[in-house]
Amino acid sequence: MTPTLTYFDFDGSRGLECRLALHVAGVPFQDVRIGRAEWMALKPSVPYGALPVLTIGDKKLAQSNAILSYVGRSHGLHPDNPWTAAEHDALMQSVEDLRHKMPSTKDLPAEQQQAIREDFAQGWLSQWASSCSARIQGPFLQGDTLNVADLKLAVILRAIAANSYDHIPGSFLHAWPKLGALQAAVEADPRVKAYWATRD
Ligand SMILES: N[C@@H](CCC(=O)N[C@@H](CS)C(=O)NCC(=O)O)C(=O)O
Repeated sequence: MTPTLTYFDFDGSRGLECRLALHVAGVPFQDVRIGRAEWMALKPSVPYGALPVLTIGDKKLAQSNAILSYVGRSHGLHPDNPWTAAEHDALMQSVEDLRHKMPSTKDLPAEQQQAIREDFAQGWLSQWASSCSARIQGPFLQGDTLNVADLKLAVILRAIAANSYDHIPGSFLHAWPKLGALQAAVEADPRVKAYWATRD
């Protein structure tokens, strides 16, 4: 039974994490990418009313971290040791924290947008980066072994490095070299490279 991963039609965020995890795990899957109108029709039928959703037969699993843990546990991409696995879960949750804490600057005057984002970068984001960095053995979280938590972390690091957040420069994370090294190691993984080759 071929699983389906449903998400919006862009190569980023929670959808990308799950697509990468399935690809790295070697699981053939249907990559269903939907638009806003389709989403509004689908939303009421989806657990927790949000994407991504992994569908296997008549079962639907929501929440990116649950999908990542499920794929990781099923395919050797999440630690066997329960404590280490929980530490990886914690890191994945901290990426969700970052997504929720990132201040929205919509509809604010330009100077205010800049001040809010710079303040966030110097405060909360710097603490987050230090905390993540301290948990990386190098190049991956668990030394030489790539796990789903590395994929999740690399996706948000890639977004920051690509200047996706106004007023937070892509170079901001250079102060934490282990973060850049993890992102580079994920992107250099032959399975990750193969994923992008199929997307190009
Ligand atoms: N905690 C959830 C958050 C899911 C979420 O907020 N997904 C966004 C896209 S990244 C979404 O579905 N937005 C549309 C909506 O909520 O209607 C997860 O990790 O999957």
